[in-house]
Amino acid sequence: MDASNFSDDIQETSNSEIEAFFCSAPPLKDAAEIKMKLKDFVGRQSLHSESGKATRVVCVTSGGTTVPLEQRCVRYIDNFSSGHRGAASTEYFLKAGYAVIFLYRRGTCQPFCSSLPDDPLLNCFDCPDMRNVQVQPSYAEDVVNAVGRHQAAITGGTLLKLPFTTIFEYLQILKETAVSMKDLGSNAMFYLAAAVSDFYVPWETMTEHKIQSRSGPLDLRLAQVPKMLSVFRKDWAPRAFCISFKLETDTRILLEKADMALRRYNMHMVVANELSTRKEEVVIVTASGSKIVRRDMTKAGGEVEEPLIEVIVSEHSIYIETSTP
Ligand code: PAZ
Repeated sequence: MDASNFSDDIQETSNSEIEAFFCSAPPLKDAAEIKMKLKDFVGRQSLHSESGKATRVVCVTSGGTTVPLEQRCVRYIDNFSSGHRGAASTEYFLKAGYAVIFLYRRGTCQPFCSSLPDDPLLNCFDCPDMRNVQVQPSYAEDVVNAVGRHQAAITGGTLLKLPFTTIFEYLQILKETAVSMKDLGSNAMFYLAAAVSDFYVPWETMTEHKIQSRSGPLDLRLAQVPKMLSVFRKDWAPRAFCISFKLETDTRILLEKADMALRRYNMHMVVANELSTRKEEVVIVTASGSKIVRRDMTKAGGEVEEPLIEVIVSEHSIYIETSTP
């Protein structure tokens, strides 16, 4: 399964295929709440434009989508992504003054939590008696830092977190998000780092109950998830600055595929990365050429997302300046 139906394997998708996908998808359980949260969050950014400048808003997608095999899902196909790229990038965008809509896979890495142990998180805490919980001294600084920054971003209205699990949820929430950000024009950005399923079982052909093993080997036929990037650029987010990601394990085809995605889907940038070196370096592919971005090895804890977001923010500024209002 390739990570991104939002990217590369070039095929035209008709609007009717896309409509059919959304019509047959199980409706979001909390659609009304998500819409309201988006409306409030985006509305708040437009109001809070200090110094006359509109706030920039970026939607960061993060983590992999699942493809359920049963409607009452016991088994599913997953897409690789720890969510580290999305979580770290969110922190750098916030630092750069952006408001961030963090569209993330449940259970994957979260902003501000990289220095906390995830296995088990309870190692951070002590419980001297049943009424008191204390943070282990060795984690105190990290916990205070994480909780403080997270709380400040949420209560300050600069971070909105929306979780997804399945491909159905992801695409529906992304569409809602794009539509809600439309009026932000060129101040809106999409940073599509999520690893999105290319193949799926259409809901109406999916068995309701757990697949039984007694009938022997399982034959699965997966339909192709409609390629949505064209319609995303044309209809959902026509004025936003759009960045997609391309992951490959074969470096020989990586740049060619990133370049193809850039041109075919009219992206402003495609960030190309190879699985084993993705934390060390990425290549930014744009219409005017490509640029390697590496993490700063001389800096303790240096992450490739830091210089990456720096380049992106500066390109976004140029885009805003040169866009017609
Ligand atoms: O989530 P992570 O930090 O483990 O990995 C990030 C990534 C490789 C999923 C991301 O950089 C990426 O390339 N996402 C898109 C994958 C694709 O559509 O090809």
